Amino acid sequence: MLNLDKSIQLFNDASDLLPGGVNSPVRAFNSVGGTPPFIASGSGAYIEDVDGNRYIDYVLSYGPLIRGHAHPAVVSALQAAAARSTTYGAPNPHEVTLAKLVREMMPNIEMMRFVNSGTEATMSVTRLARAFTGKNGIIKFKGNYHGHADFFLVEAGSGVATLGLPNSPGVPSSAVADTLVAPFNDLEAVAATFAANKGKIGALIVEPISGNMGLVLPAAGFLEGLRDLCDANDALLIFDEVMTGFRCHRGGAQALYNVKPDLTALGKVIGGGLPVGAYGGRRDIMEMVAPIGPMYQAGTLSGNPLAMVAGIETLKGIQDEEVWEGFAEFGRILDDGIQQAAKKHNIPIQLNRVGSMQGFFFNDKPVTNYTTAATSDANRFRKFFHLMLEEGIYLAPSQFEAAFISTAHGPQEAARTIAAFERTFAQL
Ligand code: KE4
Repeated sequence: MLNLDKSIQLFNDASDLLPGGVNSPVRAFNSVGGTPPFIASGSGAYIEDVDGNRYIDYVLSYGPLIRGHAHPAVVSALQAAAARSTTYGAPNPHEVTLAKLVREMMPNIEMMRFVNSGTEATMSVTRLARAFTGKNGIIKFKGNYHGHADFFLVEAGSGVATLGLPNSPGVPSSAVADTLVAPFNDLEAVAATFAANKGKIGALIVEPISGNMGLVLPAAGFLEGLRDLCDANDALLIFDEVMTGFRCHRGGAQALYNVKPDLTALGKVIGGGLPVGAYGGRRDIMEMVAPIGPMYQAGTLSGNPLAMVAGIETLKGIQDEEVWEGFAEFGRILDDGIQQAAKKHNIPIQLNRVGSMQGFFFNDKPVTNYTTAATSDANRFRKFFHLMLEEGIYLAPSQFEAAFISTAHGPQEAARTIAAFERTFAQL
């Protein structure tokens, strides 16, 4: 048994001060039970909790830390930037450097705006799509999570799905009146939604690889089909790449699948662990954004120098092809080990992997959308989660999340993780 004495005490104190003792619901362990370890530090592929327990981290703050915890280049850039003040409320050169890096890696983003979270990015990009098209209808997918803006809290994934909250109280029906929901990987349903709402739909937003119902890949032709349907219905295609951006591929899902969205939302990796989001895309659309256009969006700390330099040093570290070959190799080793352990212990699992993202389901059928994801064995996941935590493997406390690796995860971590899967599967 893990000694979590200090975490338990902290969780008691936190629960009196913060709803659920956390500042983001999925961290509360509600769906797996038990006390969340309070983390004291991180280094490379590892984190250590306040009781001294050490874990290989496959959460990496739900994606941002693709170079691992406390990467020296990121830390020293932050130290230098902090000594020059933490924010100016004025343009600074790092905004230009990061924007150039993002555009070089994701050329469909001809112009962009930095914000402070993925939620801000998707909220703003949807307002922009509505402003540009003059049509308020948006199509989203069941089990996709685009942050907590009112109009997205309809059959969302991630923490909303984890907590079994189909929607959220406090969201007026007027706020979601223009939000239409379709099943992921179902082009016919999308076509029917467009047909039933002719002339009303301004945009379709999708996680091109769904990471908030577990990891679910687009079926062959799905993304291309969305592009065609948006073109045929004079709607904008928005890729929410907050999670997949610079995670599934050096150029994101839009490069991996060679499908060109009109607009893209980013977050996580581009801030290297500091609060950064971004939205961008076609220049003719982005020129509607204030102050050059009428669509208003603003933020006190948007583009602040600390967040910018953390993002710059993070993206600089994932430029080379061998970094991506390294992710693929780590994934192959890990997946082979997991599959062998599952076969040996007759555990039905579905494994998905793309780039530095991985997901698996305790399910004997392929998982293609939220409905099939939800048929996975949640009780088995709960037991699995805690056994792996005891083994020193830190996974997201929910079946509806993805796992992430970093450049700091190497052969030793893969071997230790496979051994942990083997011992855990033997007990399931
Ligand atoms: P944030 O506002 O949490 O920075 O980003 C919202 C968001 C938007 N779009 C996608 C595809 C996302 O995955 C997210 C946030 N992801 C979750 C993890 N599934 C954040 C973790 C949390 O809520 O604590």
